[in-house]
Amino acid sequence: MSSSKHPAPEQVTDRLFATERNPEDFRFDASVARVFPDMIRRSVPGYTTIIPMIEVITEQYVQPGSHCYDLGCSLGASTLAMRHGIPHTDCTLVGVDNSSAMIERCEHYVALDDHDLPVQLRCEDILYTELSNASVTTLNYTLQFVPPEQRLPLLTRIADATLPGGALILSEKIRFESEAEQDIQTRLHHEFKRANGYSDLEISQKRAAIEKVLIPETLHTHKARLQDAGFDQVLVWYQCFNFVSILAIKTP
Ligand code: GEK
Repeated sequence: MSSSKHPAPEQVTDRLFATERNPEDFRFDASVARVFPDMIRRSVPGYTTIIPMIEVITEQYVQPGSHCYDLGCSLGASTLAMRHGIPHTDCTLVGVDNSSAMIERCEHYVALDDHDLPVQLRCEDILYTELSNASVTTLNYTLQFVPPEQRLPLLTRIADATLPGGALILSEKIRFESEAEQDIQTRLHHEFKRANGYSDLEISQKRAAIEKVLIPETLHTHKARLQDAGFDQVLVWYQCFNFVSILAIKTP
C-alpha cells in the first residue's frame, strides 16, 4: 500500500455554511471544489479509512489489460487510491465527474501524483459515460446523488461491463428501516461533525441544502438492487454510523 505517496491536498477550510444564507440546493460548483478535501474529511465518518482501503481492494480485483473506473471522482482521492493499487501497466484508469470545477482541480492532483499509470479524466455524466472491459469500478459516495429511478439502470450497465472476477466498490450514506436506529445514527453523525468543528448552524444549513439532492436508501435496498443488477456476491466491508461501503463481486 503506497497511499502515503499521494500529494497532500491543499486544506482550505470549509466555511460555506458558517453564516446565515438563503436556502438553495447544494451543487458541486467552484466554491465547493475549493474546500472539498476539508469538507468531505470532516463530514463523512470513515472517509479517511475508506480511501486507502480502495487501493487494497483494487489490488485484489484488478485484471491485466482491463479498464478501471472511478465514477464521481471529484478531486481524485479515490482515483489515485485505485491508481496505486493497479500493478499492470496495460490497464486504463478512467475518472468521471460531471462537475467541470472538480475535473479541472482533479487534473492538477493527478499531475502531482507520482504514479506512472495514465489517468483519463472525463467531464461527463456517469449515467451516459462509456463503460467496458471493467475489472474494478468505484462509486465512492456518488450513487446517492443519482435520482433513485436511474440507479438500477446504471448499476446494471456497470455489472454488464464488469469482467468475471471483477468488482464494484460502492460507498453510500444510508438510512435505516427502524426510526429509532435512524435517530441514533443521525445524532452520532452530527456529533462527529461537531467534533470536527462544524457549528449547529453549519450542520443544519448543510442538511437543508443537501436534503433534496442526496437521497439515502436502506442497506437492504442497496444489496437487493446490486444482486438484481447482476452482481453475484454482495457484502458490507465497512460501516461507520450511517455511512457504509459495499463490495459487489461478479464470480469468475
Ligand atoms: C472521493 N469519489 O473523494 N455524473 C457524474 N458525476 C456526478 C454525478 C453524475 N450524474 N452526480 C454526482 N456526481 C469522491 C467523492 S463526491 C461525494 C465523490 C460527496 C459527482 C459530483 O460532481 C461530485 O464530485 C461527486 O459525484 C460526489 O472519493 O460530495 O459526498
